[in-house]
Amino acid sequence: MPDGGLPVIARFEVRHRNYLAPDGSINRPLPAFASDADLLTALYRAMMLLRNFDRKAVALQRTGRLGTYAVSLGQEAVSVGIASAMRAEDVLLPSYRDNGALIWRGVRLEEILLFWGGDERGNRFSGPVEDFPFCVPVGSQAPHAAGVAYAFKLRKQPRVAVCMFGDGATSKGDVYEAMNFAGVHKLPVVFVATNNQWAISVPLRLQTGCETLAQKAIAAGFIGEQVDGSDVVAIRAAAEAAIAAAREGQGPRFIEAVTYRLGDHTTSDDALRYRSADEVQARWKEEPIARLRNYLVGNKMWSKAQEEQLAAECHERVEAAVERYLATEPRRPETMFDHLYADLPGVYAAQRRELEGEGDG
Ligand SMILES: Cc1ncc(C[n+]2csc(CCOP(=O)(O)OP(=O)(O)O)c2C)c(N)n1
Ligand SMILES: [Mg+2]
Repeated sequence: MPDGGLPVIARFEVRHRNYLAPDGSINRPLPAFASDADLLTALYRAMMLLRNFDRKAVALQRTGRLGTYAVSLGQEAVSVGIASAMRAEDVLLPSYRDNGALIWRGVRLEEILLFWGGDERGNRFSGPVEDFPFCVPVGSQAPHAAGVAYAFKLRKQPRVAVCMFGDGATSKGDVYEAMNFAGVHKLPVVFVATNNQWAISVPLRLQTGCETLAQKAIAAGFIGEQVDGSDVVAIRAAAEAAIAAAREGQGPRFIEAVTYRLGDHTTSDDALRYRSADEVQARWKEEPIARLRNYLVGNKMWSKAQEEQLAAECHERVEAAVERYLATEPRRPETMFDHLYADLPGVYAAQRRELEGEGDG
């Protein structure tokens, strides 16, 4: 190398966090919270509920009773583990696939169904009132998160903004700009990239030339950590550390949760058109729910009877939510103009009146 004699002025490193192997054995000493069996089983229950809910949501879509829906199959540990480390007063800025985080924070299942059924009701969910709604425009929640965190800093509030997006979003200018701003101002924000290897049909290798997504934080001046996204213990531990650091005033953190999208992108997608069934099959051995169950059962924290009871509980909760969703009176078409503007521009006001007139006829 011609310039080999030049001094090295900076070196950077990216760490990888994992505790549980796919068979439930332990790769390194577990973090302190893992001795709390109630917490571990709560994480397990939340992931199971999410998987059951997803299955039902797809069935509703396939029978014409729900719009497009994005399942979390294979990546349940990320949204559940991240949300479990947040305080109620923190603010979540989720992407469209982060149902697990919303449910953990108190959003009702029927509210999620209503949203994907096209009935947003102003996104007035039952979670913390300042949490943001699902974000569908890829990456656009990142500048919002920087803004939220900037407000926390100005108000001297010990709160943290937690912003979730996918691997695809990490190529968006919005995300770079938000991370840069957050790094400059040392804002209390944690960016979480769920690297599920795919952005619809675009594989990770066409998304970035980087070895890791976590290293993108380095250019913005803060720590990026790569985490095994199928290990909910690792996700929870990484989130705890990052959120605590942000709350203490140490500035932003970035978590890359490496996982795999076992399902289609959404119900509008057929992933077999761009990836092989063999590839998907091979990744099933890493999935997060069996992994935690293996650990819990192996350590006598979970029994067959509990598993059966949980399955029945999930079924009951999901079915009850579906009933409430289907029994909800549809909103009148003109309400689509509500909640977007404080003062509706004239052109929309006219359209609204037209729809109101049709309703009367
Ligand atoms: C700004 C914008 N561009 C394009 C789209 C269409 N779109 C929806 S999801 C998606 C891929 C996102 O992939 P990723 O960020 O990895 O999230 P994942 O779906 O894998 O959770 C795209 C391109 C969009 N919703 N918003
Ligand atoms: Mg993705």
